[in-house]
Amino acid sequence: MKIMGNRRIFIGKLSAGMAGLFLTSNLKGAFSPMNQGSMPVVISTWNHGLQANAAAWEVLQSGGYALDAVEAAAKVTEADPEVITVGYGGLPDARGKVTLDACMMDERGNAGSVAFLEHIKHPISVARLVMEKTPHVMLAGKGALDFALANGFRKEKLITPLAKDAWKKWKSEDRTFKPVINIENEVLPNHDTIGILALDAQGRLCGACTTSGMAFKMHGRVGDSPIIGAGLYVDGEIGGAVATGSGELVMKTLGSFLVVELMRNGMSPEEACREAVNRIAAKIKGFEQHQIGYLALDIHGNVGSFAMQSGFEYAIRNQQISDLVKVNSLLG
Ligand code: SD4
Repeated sequence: MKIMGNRRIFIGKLSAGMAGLFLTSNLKGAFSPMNQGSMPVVISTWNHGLQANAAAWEVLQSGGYALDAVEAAAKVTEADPEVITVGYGGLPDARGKVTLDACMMDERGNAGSVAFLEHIKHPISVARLVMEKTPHVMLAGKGALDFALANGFRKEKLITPLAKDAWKKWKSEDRTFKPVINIENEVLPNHDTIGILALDAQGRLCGACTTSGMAFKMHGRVGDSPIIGAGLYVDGEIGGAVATGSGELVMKTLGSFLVVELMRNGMSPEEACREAVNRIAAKIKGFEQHQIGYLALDIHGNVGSFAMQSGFEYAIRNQQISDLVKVNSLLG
């Protein structure tokens, strides 16, 4: 596996006897041969990806299916109230409602998605059911909720006291929608959407993406994360890509699809991510005010990433390592 251009900021070397444990070192910028050509592998956006990857790894290391791995990973982050940008505990919209977007895609090009979904803790699993049980790709709003409830999901309260307080503060002081680079909210700095790509031992590449979207967005707003081709795209013969950051810019350029198409045309994962960021810079006015991070994995296990701004990072897990990698960026 090649990780090109990006700096590993945390190195964890794993052996069979240390499964689940990370050993840290200060080998900044050093690349071990242990991350070359290893399969299976899972990669996830941001540092909450480390925990998510651990769940995916449980599936992958026992020879499991990449789709089960990415779903297991997404569920860890969705259930974590400390991650205020995904699932339970996610920051609400301008009306104080937690509305969730999620999607997944398998190695055969099957896709499922939910958008503007309320009250369901694991939108990723609803997205999977849309993919597996319906003739459709995407369900939204009340229809998505009805579908989830009809399939055994429970209605839950997703707003936490922390998220509610942040919303109240925003409402009393600010009331403008203002994406903040790398952190979606100045009141409660935290990380962002989780996008996950996994390649299993049989070479099946699958992806998932799940988010509560931009904090204090307009009620009804849907971002890039549930849009197949924007927040996530997988072509099982080429590779996959996920996006994080300001969804509107990703949607306008169909970013993840673009990354996969660029890989199809011969670019490495990192070159493709870089070109997709360049495309935004070339086409969208005001791009300097936004963070965009792309992360890609090809079917040979090569990983690459690129961002608009500094501060983006991704987590990688394979047989030998569990690392957080700092990503190069166009600006800053
Ligand atoms: C959105 N792309 O709803 C998501 C938010 C996100 O990092 O990724 N934040 O636009």
